[in-house]
Amino acid sequence: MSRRDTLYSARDGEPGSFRFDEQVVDVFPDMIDRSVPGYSLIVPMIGQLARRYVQPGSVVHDLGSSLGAVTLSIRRALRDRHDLRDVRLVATDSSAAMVGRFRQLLAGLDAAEQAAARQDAAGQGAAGQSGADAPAPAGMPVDVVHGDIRDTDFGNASLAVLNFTLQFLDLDDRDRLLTRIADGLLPGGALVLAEKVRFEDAPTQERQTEWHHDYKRLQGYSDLEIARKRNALEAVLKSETEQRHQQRLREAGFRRCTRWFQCFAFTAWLAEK
Ligand code: GEK
Repeated sequence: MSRRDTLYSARDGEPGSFRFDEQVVDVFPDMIDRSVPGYSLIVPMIGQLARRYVQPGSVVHDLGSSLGAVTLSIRRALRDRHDLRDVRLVATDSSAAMVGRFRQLLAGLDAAEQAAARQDAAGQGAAGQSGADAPAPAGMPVDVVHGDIRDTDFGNASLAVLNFTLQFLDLDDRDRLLTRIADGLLPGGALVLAEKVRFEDAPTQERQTEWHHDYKRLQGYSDLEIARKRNALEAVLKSETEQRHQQRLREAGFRRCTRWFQCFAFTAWLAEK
């Protein structure tokens, strides 16, 4: 469990000051869960979608992976898919603090898993079944990359995921990135995109914002914390309309785009090549 997020009870929330630094990393799972309605559903659903789109011998990209929730969800969902040989998961994030913490988490998980597998194998050996020294089965290999997703090579990819990451890129870079993803994906491959959207007409935008703030209040954030975080994210998180996202996905070369989740402004699509 991560620490409870009380960052903006102490930070002043200067406009545009939000960074994915050590202090954010310390509270990140709690922060994203109490700020993004539906996050705890979206992450396992991406694992479910991965079962349909990941291809043997291909690469899966978690772009802006933070602490690897999506990577781990996909790895868990594919655990029994012995047909998917030689799949590599690549988790990329530009925050050194995020990458460092995810590498630690992953090493701990892998060590625990291998210890459990060794115990199983020893138990089976004692029961006179297969050898006690059978190699411990590892989950799919994960490369955790400290880098900018604008530099990622998407060759041989069957699935790419941008789970609330595109919104942090400059508008100019978004078209180029999605085109490069569409070009790199194998035939039959897909992109999962999740974003906070904005609404074209002002009254809708206002109501949706109020509903989101109600969600945050119910999660225990004070009005001051909500206002400060909102200021801190100003011009850092640049949301666009659903229409703009759909248009960009089409122009990038995806043949079909389906919205599969929405709660208030938090929206997820699957774009198929
Ligand atoms: C999750 N997907 O838990 N290159 C690489 N990483 C970047 C870049 C970039 N250009 N820009 C931002 N990031 C995660 C949640 S959080 C969303 C994603 C949120 C990274 C940034 O460092 C951060 O870790 C992540 O994108 C966005 O499912 O906090 O609202």
